[in-house]
Amino acid sequence: MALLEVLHFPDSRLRKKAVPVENVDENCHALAKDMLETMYANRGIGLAATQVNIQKCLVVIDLSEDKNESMCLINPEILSSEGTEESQEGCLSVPEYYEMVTRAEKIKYRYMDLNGEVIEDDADGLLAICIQHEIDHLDGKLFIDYLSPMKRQRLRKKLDKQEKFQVPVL
Ligand code: GNR
Ligand code: NI
Repeated sequence: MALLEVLHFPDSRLRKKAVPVENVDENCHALAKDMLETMYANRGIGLAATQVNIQKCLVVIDLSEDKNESMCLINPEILSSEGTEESQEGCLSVPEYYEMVTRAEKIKYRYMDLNGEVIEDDADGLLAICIQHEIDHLDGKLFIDYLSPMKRQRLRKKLDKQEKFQVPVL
């Protein structure tokens, strides 16, 4: 049992690219377990290993109300996508900021589960959005990368107000 530290923007480690998992071993199982625990503790619906400073292609998701339908996606990839849909997103690595993002509406995706079984499936709605959001993390991308310059400016101002992001002027 371990809660992991979630990196916050603008930490440059969020920009690192994850490396595919070669063996679904005990390490993988332990990491997935800690990531799920961390995700639940932070009230997230998804978490990518990149967010806890581990550069491996591993994602956990649980969209259920009762938090008892966890999925672990190892080496997830999007095979095809269809349509577009705009929805409000948030991210545990960008706390207390929510903005509209346009993504594919439907996706076909492939991943390996914790048994090492390759699974292909379709997703739409929140699951499709979440999978796209998490795969972006593995590529070093954040949802705020999609913001218009105006919205980005607004986020910058909000962060500037937070003491921890202020650069001391000498
Ligand atoms: O908890 C989360 N909620 C969420 C809402 C809309 C779109 C994506 C997400 S994922 C986010 C958790 C997170 O940061 N995962 O990387
Ligand atoms: Ni996120």
